[in-house]
Amino acid sequence: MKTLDEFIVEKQAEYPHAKGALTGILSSIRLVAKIIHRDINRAGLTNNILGISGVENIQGETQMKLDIFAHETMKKALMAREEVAGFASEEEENFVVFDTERGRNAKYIILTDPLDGSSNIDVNVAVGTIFSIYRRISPIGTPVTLEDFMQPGNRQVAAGYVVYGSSTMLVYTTGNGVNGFTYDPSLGVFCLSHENIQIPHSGKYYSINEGQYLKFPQGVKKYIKYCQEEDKQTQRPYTSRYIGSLVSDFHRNMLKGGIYIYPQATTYPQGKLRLLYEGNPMAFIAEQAGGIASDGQQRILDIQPTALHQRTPLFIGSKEMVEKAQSFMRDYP
Ligand code: AHM
Ligand code: MG
Repeated sequence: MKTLDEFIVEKQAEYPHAKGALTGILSSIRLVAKIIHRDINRAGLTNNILGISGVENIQGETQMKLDIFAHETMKKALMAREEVAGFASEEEENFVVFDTERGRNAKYIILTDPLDGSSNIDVNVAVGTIFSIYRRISPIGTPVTLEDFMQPGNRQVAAGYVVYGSSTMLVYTTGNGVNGFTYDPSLGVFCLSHENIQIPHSGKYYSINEGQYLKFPQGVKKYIKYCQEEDKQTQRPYTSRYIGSLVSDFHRNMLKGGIYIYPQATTYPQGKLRLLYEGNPMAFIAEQAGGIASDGQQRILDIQPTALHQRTPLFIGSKEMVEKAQSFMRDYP
């Protein structure tokens, strides 16, 4: 059994990106994962955790109590590290500058969706934490600026997620493949359980909120019909599976083969998911596992961000399936 710590130390020697600083940041994220795991597991027993907070976030969405708790926990954990110069979260309007001597001299910035799929918390369904790590581009010794956070996803040095499911798992990449670690609560450690994850080229799952079918673009409607048609060679009809928690839906599709789509629709003209907190980190992981991620037209990782809370349509998962969906988007504009 190899623990996450042992794995990181081993890889530090092999991978240029996995230097000591990254090790420190991953330690903080691991700690946050343990805290959120603990609190989610007791969620039904205390009324401090379940339910809405009565506040809306910058996107006008109702924040759950656990959204805020996860956000604050992540912020504190990262602030305590000397490697982090700033932080941005789906739950806070502006990016946060760690404007201390330590912060000004730090090299990395972190973007996070601290609690993804939070509408699932109250009903005991899996949620996740997503994170994305970049090297700052502003000069060391100065406070970080917006341009540090506006880098395209192809500049990420690491990204990952934690899925709080039937077991809690931390999955991450530093650009050299994807590895997954399952949490053993009795020992308090994450252990390597899924080494070098590869997404099957194709699969049988398609995940999309079909309740919005009538509002979808033509290409998506046609692709859904394609998924439902019978064809032995491609093992259709595919199976529809939608948890409503990107991390969980993606995780299943990554292990089993499948596609997750959150397209543009009239409710969300640019899609619902956020490029910086959800699209980019998940796209980096998908590509590192042999899958692809696009907005229906172009590679997610090549999109130049223009706003911190920018949204994007997302087509992500098994290579053949995403390519097929893209071809429908091209053919039925
Ligand atoms: P959140 O970050 O506010 O939880 O929103 C993102 C979530 C995704 O995890 C999930 O796939 C999607 O929203 C579900 O949205 P919908 O209910 O519209 O299908
Ligand atoms: Mg989210």
